[in-house]
Formats: sequence, C-alpha cells, structure tokens
Amino acid sequence: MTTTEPAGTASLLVDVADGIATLTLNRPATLNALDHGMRGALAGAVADIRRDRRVRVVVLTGAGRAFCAGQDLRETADDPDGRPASFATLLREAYNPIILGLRALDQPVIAAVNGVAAGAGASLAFACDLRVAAEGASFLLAFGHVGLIPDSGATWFLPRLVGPARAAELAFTTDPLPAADAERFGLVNRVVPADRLAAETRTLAARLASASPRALALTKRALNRSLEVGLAEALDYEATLQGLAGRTADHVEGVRAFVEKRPPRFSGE
Ligand code: T3D
Repeated sequence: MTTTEPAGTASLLVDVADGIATLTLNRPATLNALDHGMRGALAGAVADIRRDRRVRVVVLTGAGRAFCAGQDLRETADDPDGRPASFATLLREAYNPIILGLRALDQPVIAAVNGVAAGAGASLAFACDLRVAAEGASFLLAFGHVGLIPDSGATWFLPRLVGPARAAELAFTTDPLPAADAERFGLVNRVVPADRLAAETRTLAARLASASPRALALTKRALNRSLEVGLAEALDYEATLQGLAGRTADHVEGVRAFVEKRPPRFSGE
C-alpha cells in the first residue's frame, strides 16, 4: 500500500490513517478525467486495499473542483483514428474491473463527491456504498454528449438507486442532477457545505471504522445479494452469514461490552 504522495506527482493519491484509506483522484487540470495511468493506479489501489487488514473504510474523492469528469476525452482523441481500438475492450479490460473491484471490497466505500461527477466519474460514485456530496456537486450522465451510452455500471446502479423512470430521464436528457435533488432522490446520503465535506466524511468514516469489520463485510454481502434474489433466498443467505458473524470474536466482544456497559473494541477477529 502506497502512502500519501504530494499533490501533482501522482494521478491517484493514497493515504491510509486510522483505518481509513482515502483515494484522491488527482488530475485537477482535467477535472480528474480518467486516463490510462489513473485507471491503473485505481485498480491497483483497490486490489491493495482488498488485502490490507488495516483498512476498515475507504473514501474516494477528487482533487480540486471536480470529483471526476469520466474518460479522458483527449486520450481518446489522441488516438490516430480518433477512437480507441475498441470501447468494448477498454470497458472490459479497464473500467469494469475497477467497478467490480470496488463492489467486491469487504470495507464500506464512501464517495465524497466534491464537485461534478460526469460520465464514468458518475459511475464510480454510484458504485460506492455511500455518497456524501458537497452542496455544489452534481451528477451528469455526459455519455450522450459524446454519442455513447451510460457505462461502467451506470445502467445497473442508477435504476436501483433512483428508480427506472428517473434513471431513464437522467440518461436520455443528460441534464445535470444537482446535489440537493440527488439527496431528494436517495442517490446521495447527505449533502454538506463544501468546506465541511472532508470533515463530515471523516466523521462518518471514523464511525464505520470503529464497527466490527466482519459484521460490516457480511452486511455488505447480504445487501448486495438482496438486489438479485427473492425473499426466501435472501432470508437463507442472511442465516448463513449470521452463522459466520455469530462465531466471531467481535460478536463475543460486542455482547461482553453490552453487559459491562462500555463501548466495544472490535478487533476484526
Ligand atoms: O470510452 C469509453 O468507452 C470508456 C468509457 C467512457 C465513459 C465516459 O466517461 S464517456 C463521458 C466522458 N466525459 C464527458 O463527456 C465529460 C466532459 N466534460 C464536460 O462535459 C465538462 O468538462 C464538465 C461538465 C464535466 C465540467 O464543465 P466546466 O465548464 O465546469 O469545465 P470545463 O471548462 O469543461 O473543463 C475544465 C478543463 O477540464 C478543460 O480543460 P482546459 O480547456 O482548461 O485545458 C476541459 O477540457 C478538461 N476536461 C473536462 N472533462 C474532461 C476534460 N479533459 C479530458 N477529458 C474529460 N472528460
């Protein structure tokens, strides 16, 4: 796991402190557009975090005034024929593994949406478990502006987050969705003043970092599975996972702390 690098030297900054890994997309001059280097760094960081038991919560945010403006359109334009060899290949080899990697993390992932999240940048935010947005932030399915369809999971996440009718309207019109409306639609968990975004996200992350990591990981699995199965299967899956949770040292510690009237200290065992 890399530690923080000074701004400007890497397209992704990685900082791990107090059980919280903060990933900062760091190409502010292009509104943190995703180029080859940033995609690789992000995929690598997600893989590192998956193996790093120190990390209990992940925060994904952007440097400067934007969260992420999606695919770097200059990278595409720089291709001799103005387009990459295959969008399908680019998605399958670069974007989809990042989205699946984020979703597969045991740790909760919070998007701290500091500004516009456009195209695949919006998809990245949608793939996170929770979203805290700055008042001036917005979501923009900009794909249509360049004759593309919503990708990187946008067509999967958005109907589940805001419902099919709103998802279709956002995708068809490509109108920006301001943070306040996103909160009203249930797309973001909370909206905070821009100068409070880092602190409010940190408070939420610290709270999750003090919970039982095993219980959070199993809860994530149950919530994710529930989106794809019927009630009977969901009930059975809950029972299976609860069987695992009930055998953890964290469960024993939680009960002991309750009886002793003190806060629990979860070790993750
Ligand atoms: O290709 C594939 O299949 C792979 C998957 C692709 C999925 C996608 O992500 S497709 C969608 C790609 N993204 C976009 O279409 C968004 C493009 N950007 C914008 O529409 C606007 O920049 C914003 C609405 C996000 C913000 O507008 P504004 O007015 O606040 O800022 P700006 O002036 O447009 O941008 C500031 C700078 O960032 C500017 O550079 P400059 O002129 O100062 O040197 C601009 O070119 C640059 N920038 C913004 N977005 C991108 C970008 N550079 C490269 N790629 C970008 N996506």
